[in-house]
Amino acid sequence: MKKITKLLLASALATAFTSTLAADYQTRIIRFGYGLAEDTNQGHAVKAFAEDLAKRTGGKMKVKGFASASLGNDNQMQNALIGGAQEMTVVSTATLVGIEDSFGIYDLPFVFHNEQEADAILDGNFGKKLIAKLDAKGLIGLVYWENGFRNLTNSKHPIAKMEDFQGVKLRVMQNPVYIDMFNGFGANAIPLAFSELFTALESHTVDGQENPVNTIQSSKFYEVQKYLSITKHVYSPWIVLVSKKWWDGLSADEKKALQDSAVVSRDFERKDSRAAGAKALDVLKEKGMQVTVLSSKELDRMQDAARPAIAKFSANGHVELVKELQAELAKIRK
Ligand code: TK8
Repeated sequence: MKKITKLLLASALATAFTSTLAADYQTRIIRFGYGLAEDTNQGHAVKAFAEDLAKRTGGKMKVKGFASASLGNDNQMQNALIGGAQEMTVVSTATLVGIEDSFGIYDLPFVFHNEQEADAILDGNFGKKLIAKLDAKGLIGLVYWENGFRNLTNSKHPIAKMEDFQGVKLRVMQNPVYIDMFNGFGANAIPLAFSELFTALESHTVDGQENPVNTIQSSKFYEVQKYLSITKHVYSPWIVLVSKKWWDGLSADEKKALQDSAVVSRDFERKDSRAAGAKALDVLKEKGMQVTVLSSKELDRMQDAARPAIAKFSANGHVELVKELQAELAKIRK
């Protein structure tokens, strides 16, 4: 090897070495709570995040996962983060609207046509601008994961058209757009935390619910729900959140490690969720669910019936935000 190359190599190695050494990581235990069980797309991604962060920080930053809402439901965990009693969580953006109501934009029905559109909006300027609004509320948003396109299940009868919603008590997330939308379809929308959902379905406190097929499978809703309707009415994101109180005490290196691992976990999670989602429908059929695919005519009728819910969201100070999202989507679709 030429002397100069050797020298260059040595100095490059030295820089790499000192920069790892100099990186400012303290020993940190991160309590990361989430709503679904450990063996779900959500649990897998928390684990992927934990592994990547440990690797990145030489084992200094340790994630302790708390599955099945054992630290509280989505809303309770958001408040625990704001208060500084918990470091991290992942929740449905729909459950954030009590803290930052602009997040209701993602709940408007039939906005995204496919996952790629959702990725582009969420990871692009639009999604980042919304995340930035959380700082003032005591939360740091890192990335969006995929919850997925939501479909409908119930224990009463097959839902193939709007009229079939009549008399169905349907659990929805604690979010006004969902409540308005499903009441608009003719159902009796009942807001309830996810952590109470299985029991509510089992005891027939509610007849049905709506969630992505992944969750319908991993939360074993097929045990208490006979009918599945493929509606894909909303693309539902999850958002990975950090307590700002805790975040403000971290070094720049620690913040960067969290951000970088979050991106790794996002890419892992979307792949994993999509692979599981592709198989879930067959699994649910095997488990005995009767599947109805809604016709495009019925989906158009649902879209019409949802217009008042969209109009109400816009009128509540979000006219510009709705326009902005439509403009962004138009660019992507060109
Ligand atoms: C899990 C929830 C869940 C959501 C819901 O905590 O509540 O229906 O879809 O994923 O965030």
